[in-house]
Amino acid sequence: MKMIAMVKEFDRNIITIAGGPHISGLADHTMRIVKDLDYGFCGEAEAGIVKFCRIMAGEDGAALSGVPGLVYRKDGRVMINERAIVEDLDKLEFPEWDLIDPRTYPVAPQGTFTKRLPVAPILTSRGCPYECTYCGVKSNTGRKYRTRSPENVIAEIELLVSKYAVREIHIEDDNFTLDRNRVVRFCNLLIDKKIDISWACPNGVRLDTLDADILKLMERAGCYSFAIGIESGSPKF
Ligand code: B12
Ligand code: SF4
Repeated sequence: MKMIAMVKEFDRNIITIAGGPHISGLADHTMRIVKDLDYGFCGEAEAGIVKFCRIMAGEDGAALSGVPGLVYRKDGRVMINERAIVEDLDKLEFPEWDLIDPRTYPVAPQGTFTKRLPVAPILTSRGCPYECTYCGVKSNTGRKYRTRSPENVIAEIELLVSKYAVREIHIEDDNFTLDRNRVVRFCNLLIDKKIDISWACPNGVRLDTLDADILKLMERAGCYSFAIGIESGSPKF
């Protein structure tokens, strides 16, 4: 809120946009309390942000109501457009790692355990079909589970290792181990290609997707740590 106010104080004509989990969960509230915020995006922004920028730049005459996920004000009301998710994650380009060079980050992004530095965070899937009541996944990436192919993920890891000297990967997926075959293929590719990284899943994996075989394979492929959610102390619930 302070940053947005500062930007507007500097120049009222600068357009301010917020995105990410907060506004995705509380769009109406955010627009009401942050008066200087012009626009917001709910959920994944890839589908909408380019269209939005083209409209703002005058290159596209379409109406704002057609921009997926856009939050805006109209006649004193907060309008929230329907979201669009990225169905085929392999079609996304790799992030502009030059702009967020992992070598310039002194600690792990998730700030817990690190075996080796530099660390790069990576998402190999989005969404989760489960309905844990406390979890924000439904307001963020949603219930539809979508995956990148293991080959696509490995190509990004190879880039991170060769160009940015990355030595550890933190998988930040909502539910990395949901598709067992994909995890097996991912691990086997890391082993076969002899990629020298340690990796961890600090955002957590579901306990009921794990067994001794998959854990041993993950360890052989370089995994040394993951978080798990202990949903209940009672086996009945
Ligand atoms: C890594 C992580 C953290 C790290 C962040 C480290 C860092 N330096 O960035 C740490 C451990 C610090 C953290 C802390 C917390 N986290 Co957290 N975290 C995550 C995690 C695992 C990955 C986030 C990420 O980087 N995703 C990758 C990016 C690319 O995806 P994205 O953020 O969704 O971005 C997309 C859109 O949101 C949008 N977008 C994002 N930003 C912007 C900006 C603009 C301008 C636009 C247009 C669009 C846009 O476009 C992107 C591409 O589609 C997510 C779960 C997940 N798998 O996403 C939880 C998650 C975001 N965290 C969550 C929570 C609750 C928290 C905490 C509040 C926990 C707590 N009680 O303390 C704190 C809040 C910290 C804070 N100050 O904000 C919830 C949020 C739920 C909600 N809607 O409220 C999530 C979704 C987990 C969950 N399933 O419940 N977190
Ligand atoms: S399994 Fe994990 S990501 Fe999925 S709803 Fe439950 S807590 Fe959220």
